[in-house]
Amino acid sequence: MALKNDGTVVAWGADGSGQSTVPSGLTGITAIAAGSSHTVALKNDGTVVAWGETYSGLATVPAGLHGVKAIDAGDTYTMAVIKDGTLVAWGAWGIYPFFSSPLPIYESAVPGTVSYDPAGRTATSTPTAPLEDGAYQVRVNTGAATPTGDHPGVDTQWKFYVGAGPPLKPGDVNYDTIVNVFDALLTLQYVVGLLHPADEATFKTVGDVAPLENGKPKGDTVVNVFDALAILRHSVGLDPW
Ligand SMILES: [Ca+2]
Ligand SMILES: [Ca+2]
Repeated sequence: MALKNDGTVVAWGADGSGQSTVPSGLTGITAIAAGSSHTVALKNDGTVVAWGETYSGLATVPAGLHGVKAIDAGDTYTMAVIKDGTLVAWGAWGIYPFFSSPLPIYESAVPGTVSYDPAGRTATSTPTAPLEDGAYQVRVNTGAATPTGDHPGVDTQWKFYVGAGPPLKPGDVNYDTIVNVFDALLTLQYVVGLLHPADEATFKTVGDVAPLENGKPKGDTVVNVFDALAILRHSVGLDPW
């Protein structure tokens, strides 16, 4: 599988579960990950698309998942790291079953708790420390600790990587690293209520460019028609920033 510069995905090879059949029209992808029978992609609006094996829920993205900054996939799991540091995992828990909730994380780079929704086959890890960019490992265990500290139950181990993601650029509200007339148009659509970004906080972070100070975006925590106008002026070369 490969991620192209234009945000599209190409895949080849084994396709027994449809894991190499990229959904048609898939664009705006910023990251990809592959298990053995499913594939997952992160979109530039912070939502996740998955395809391939659905029997055990590997390619079934939890409803409403948004604000995602990193993804990973393995043989039996798919996971997403939310911008607030929460880790959501789903997949073939029948192989590595969870029996109760919440479960303690007993070995982790990130202290926290895990809760499990059996109906959705979804586990959510809530860290109690901030996730910095880097690689992390979480091990959860269904057995009680013995006095010697052993955990005789079944381990589930997640490894994931939190990356910086594509750089945010003032005015680039569709996160394609270019500020052009489309960004101005999208901002205007947002101002008049026609656009409802899945990750509104990030949208406002990049969309709030006006007023300018000394010719540079300063912002006033409000995204309104002045921001759309400032982005338009910048995109046609009137305000170079
Ligand atoms: Ca843009
Ligand atoms: Ca503003």
